[in-house]
Order: sequence, then C-alpha cells, then structure tokens
Amino acid sequence: MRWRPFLAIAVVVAGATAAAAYAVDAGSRQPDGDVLGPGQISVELGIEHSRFSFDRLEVRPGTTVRFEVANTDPVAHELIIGDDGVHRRHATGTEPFHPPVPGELSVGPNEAGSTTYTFDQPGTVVFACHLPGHLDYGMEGDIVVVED
Ligand SMILES: [Cu+2]
Repeated sequence: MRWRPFLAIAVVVAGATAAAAYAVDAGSRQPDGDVLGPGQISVELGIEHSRFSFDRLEVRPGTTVRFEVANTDPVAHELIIGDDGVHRRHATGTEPFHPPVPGELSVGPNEAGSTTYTFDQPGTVVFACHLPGHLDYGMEGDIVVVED
C-alpha cells in the first residue's frame, strides 16, 4: 500500500467537510434532466470536498463537450474520461500527470482547467479521478450517450 500516506491526507481533507450536501453545482450548465447536444457544448464540472459536482450527464451522439473543471480543494485532482482500457491504465498509476490528451486533465489545488471529449457512440462513458483513494471516495460518474 505505497499510496497510504496520500489516501490518509485525502480522507482527512474530505472528512473535515463531510457534512456538506452532495448536489449539482449551482453554476453547472447542465439543465436538470435534459439531454444535451448534439454539437459543441460546455459544461462546468466543479470539484469540492473530493467530489465531482455531478455524477451523471446525458448527451446525444455527436456531442463534443468542453468540461470546464474548477477544483476548489486544497489537494490535486484529475478528470479522466474514457473506456475501460483508459481507466485501467490510469488506475495503475503509470501516468502521474496528464498532458493535453482529450478527456484527460490534471488540476492542482485550487486550480481550474478544461478538456474536451467527443461522444459519438450510444452507451456509457465513465469519468473518474484516479489519484490514490479518490475513486474509492466516490470521484466517478457516467456520461450517458442516448438517442432520443
Ligand atoms: Cu481526485
């Protein structure tokens, strides 16, 4: 368990604010229950108390989403979007920092950034933070690509 010290720090930080409600960020541009797209859209994805501000987003096939990520935590986080292989690769920790690959973003403490990802095929694409302990804490969600 080489990552134990990092996990302990994350849990302490998260635990200090455990009473905060888990809710969609008030600044999010995700309309409640609406399926977004197609075309280019922008979505605000906050990170606070080691939680993403939403854990589900529905888009139509052919939607390019610019994720504007704002990390208001005093610890680093990341946003990784992709298939099982992408998540497996990041879960093993071989890439500690993310260069500008679409759908992969590292954000330092109290930093913001953005990454863009195109959703073409109907199905579910997972997004997550694979920094040690963060996935277990709940830093994951689904982008559901639906035809309507
Ligand atoms: Cu994280």
